[in-house]
Amino acid sequence: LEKRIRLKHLLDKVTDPDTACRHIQNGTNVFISGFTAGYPKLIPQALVRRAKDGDRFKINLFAGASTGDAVDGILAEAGLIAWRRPYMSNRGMREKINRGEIRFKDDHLSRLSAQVRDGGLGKAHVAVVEAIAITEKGHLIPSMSVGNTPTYVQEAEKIIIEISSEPPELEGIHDIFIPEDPPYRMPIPIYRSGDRIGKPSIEMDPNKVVAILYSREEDSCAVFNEPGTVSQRIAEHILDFVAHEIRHDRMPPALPWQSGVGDVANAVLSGFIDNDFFQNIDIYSEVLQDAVLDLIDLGKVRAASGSAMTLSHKARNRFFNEIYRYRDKIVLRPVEISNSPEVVRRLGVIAINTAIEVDIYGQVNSTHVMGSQLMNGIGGSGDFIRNGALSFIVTPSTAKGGKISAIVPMVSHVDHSEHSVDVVVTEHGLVDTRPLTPRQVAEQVIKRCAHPNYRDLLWDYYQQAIRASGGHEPHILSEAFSFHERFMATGDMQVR
Ligand code: 0RQ
Repeated sequence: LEKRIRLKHLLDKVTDPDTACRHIQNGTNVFISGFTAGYPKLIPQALVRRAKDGDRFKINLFAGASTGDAVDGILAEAGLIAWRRPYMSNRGMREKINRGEIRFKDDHLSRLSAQVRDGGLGKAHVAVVEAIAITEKGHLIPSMSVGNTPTYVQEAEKIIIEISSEPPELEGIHDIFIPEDPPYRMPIPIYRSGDRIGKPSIEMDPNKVVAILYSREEDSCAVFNEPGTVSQRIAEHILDFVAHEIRHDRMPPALPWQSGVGDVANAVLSGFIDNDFFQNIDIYSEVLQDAVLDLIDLGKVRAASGSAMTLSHKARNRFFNEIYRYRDKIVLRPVEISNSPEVVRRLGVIAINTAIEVDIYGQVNSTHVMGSQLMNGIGGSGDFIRNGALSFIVTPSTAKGGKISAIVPMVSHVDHSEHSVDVVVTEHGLVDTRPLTPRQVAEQVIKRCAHPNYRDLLWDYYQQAIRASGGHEPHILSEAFSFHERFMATGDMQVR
């Protein structure tokens, strides 16, 4: 522990989780590190213990994005959360949000830090952050994510630190830069994915540290399935399309790639492995998953930038054992930089994000099942889709064993509009909407992207809408949600 706390007088702050968590009381705004990885684990457990011992309190919880079951899962189950922002992906928490027992607001991830700095989210009472070390100057070296931690540490009245046992060699992988706030702010000076513009540590006022804990707890690891045929097809469509555009001089060859979270995202990047056309790949993304390590091993990556690394157990062991091989290629940044609309637009990122459903004109629902039930949240998808040079929205053509079509007449909730989405992709095919009118988009999306079982139903709807309403984007308002209504009535969108 002494090696990890290099500002010696802070050793006096080392304590146990039950004592430390007394700084958190009913109504405390708690700002934690964590962005799929790198979240504190001891304080949540201590809070749950306190609640089990009869203490009644609720906190407002802010992170970078999702955390693990060790935070969102156990705190939600214990009924300790009043507010949660900006993103989560935990099943138990989701149920409570949908029942109205936890208040949740779905934010673009790139915007939260600035909102905290301008006071829009209330006072930052306590920051609870995981770090691998505290430097001689009292600055923090984060662990596997950066997220909003630099701003949380800057704004917090009190700071609790969980020193993780993850390898000290992670030091140097982070690039910490807090951008200026309006008015008159200067550009964020990133011109290439791998540019480093800040410091390797998070500036911290050591006087605000109220407790330090030593943690041997690990992040829960991602479980990636081997890419299935659906994900592989989607990946093939995307890579073929981009290669085609480059060969025909419609795109420069070296634009950086962003790929969302989950199996499809992992499959797209894995698609580069056996693809000889793409070499020296730049990645400017939000979460770096297993496939990035595979590509670095193959010498195919020039630079990979993100706000966090979410690895499977196997990949994490590989990474921790040989960080020196990866460190020069990987940069972990605050999410307001990894997802910055300014930087994403400047670099010309090729953005790939997953939808719950897409409608025939290209509006996208990423967040709410059947219009009402929150799934996870918009995450960084809006940051990238709206600002990318080329934005793909991908989805398997059906869900729930074919009983739901992911291509619908009208989306039941809108996160991204047709104006931000360039290319719609399912395992059946791809439609580049950019040169098409809305009616052409509808025809192509039905023919190329919809599952064959749903093509006739969609085509009937579209033809009736042309006859009944006409217009630039024909719709029959009383029928636009007929697919969703059928599913809710019968459990199958096909059953009339
Ligand atoms: O349900 O969990 O009950 O089996 O949605 O779907 O196919 O496993 O795919 O894990 O990639 O998630 C859009 C939710 C896809 C995700 C979404 C059901 C399906 C399953 C999960 P089960 P899959 P994925 C930055 C990037 C928005 C945020 C974003 C997401 C479950 O990608 O949250 O892009 N994206 N973040 O059965 C009803 C449909 C459905 C459906 C899928 N049409 N109707 N249910 N499902 N389509 C992330 C960060 O910020 C960290």
